Amino acid sequence: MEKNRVKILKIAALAFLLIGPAACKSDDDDINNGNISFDGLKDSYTVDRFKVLNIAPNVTGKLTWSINDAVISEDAELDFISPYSDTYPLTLKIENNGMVKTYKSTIIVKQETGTYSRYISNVFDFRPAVGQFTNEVPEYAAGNTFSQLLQKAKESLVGSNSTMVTLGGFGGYVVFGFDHTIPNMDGRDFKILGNAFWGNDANDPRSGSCEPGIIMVAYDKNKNGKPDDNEWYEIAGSEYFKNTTVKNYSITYFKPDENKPAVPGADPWQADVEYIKWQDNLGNNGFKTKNAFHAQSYYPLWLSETSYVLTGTKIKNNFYDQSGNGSYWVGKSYEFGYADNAPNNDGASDIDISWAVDKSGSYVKLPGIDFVKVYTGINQEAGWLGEVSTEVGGAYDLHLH
Ligand SMILES: [Ca+2]
Ligand SMILES: [Ca+2]
Ligand SMILES: [Ca+2]
Repeated sequence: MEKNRVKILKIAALAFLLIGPAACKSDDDDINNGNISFDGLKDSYTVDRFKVLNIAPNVTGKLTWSINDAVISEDAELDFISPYSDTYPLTLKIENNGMVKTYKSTIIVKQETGTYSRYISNVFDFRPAVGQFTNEVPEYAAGNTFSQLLQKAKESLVGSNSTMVTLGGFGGYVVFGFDHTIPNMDGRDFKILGNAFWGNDANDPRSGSCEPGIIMVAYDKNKNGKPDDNEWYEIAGSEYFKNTTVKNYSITYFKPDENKPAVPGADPWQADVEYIKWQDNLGNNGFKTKNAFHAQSYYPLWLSETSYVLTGTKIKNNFYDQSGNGSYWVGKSYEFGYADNAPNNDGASDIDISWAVDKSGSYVKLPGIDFVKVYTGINQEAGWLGEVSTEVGGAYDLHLH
């Protein structure tokens, strides 16, 4: 029984293939004559498990890739990944103007040398927005540089004993990666940890402290271990296609003069309602409030710029004042596809790589992903709770145990 189940999983693992660029028409005569100019596949290809093998025949015609009798791709290039060390008999059929040729090979998937971590292995970038925990989580010390803050973010997020970083308000982001490719298998593939929880007194189901962050993913196409491939895909969560969602939203935050006299608001928690000036690309502007609970600067102090811009997809405000008197604010969880939007033990914090879309909103077939970017997706201040700010507390591959 167990063996059959493993077999089925293996077959499922083969179905995750990337569309490569169309094969070049290098020789028009070949097309006219129905010739197939292809030297053939290698006898065998070897790759570690949890790594992508790319086979690019660069030949004209209709290609069909099969393992045993199962068609796994009809793309010009094959991107093959498996979480299992095993040997896979590969067949490539090429059809061109009525001519058909078939080529055989073998893909050998090996156990890796060393041990993969299922958790975050590196943090590449960290730029929080303005927020009441900015400069605190992680902590900025006088004179710290960006690289020192990045190191602190690494210490927080890498490995199994991860703690939290806060991303502040809209657009604040962190970029992290794994030491292997998380394969895109059937169903959800990885989990992002946050600090969301259901409110004990919330009337709405699945609501409480939910601060949704937009998730983007990338695949290490050039296999150099860095997110420099310039192809980031957004995970199209439940709000992505709704008309309440604003794509390419940009916000500028202006560095405050910390010595300027505070302008207290009507409520005692409103320490300075004209604290940090902001404007967006839709013509809106205003101030982010400093509250009475957090006295440190809310502007990232390691930035030398006197203003900075953050851009991304903005989803509809999800917090509302349930009490009607400002005492009890509740954030409604969105259905799927966001970070810090549901408790860590809830399935809504699990992400399916198949939800990834390109810049025009079309779904893409990724064999797997190596890098993840998370940014706060909401531009809202929820009364005394402060800005809605996504927290990231780690992440892990659901297929590697
Ligand atoms: Ca998947
Ligand atoms: Ca790369
Ligand atoms: Ca949170």
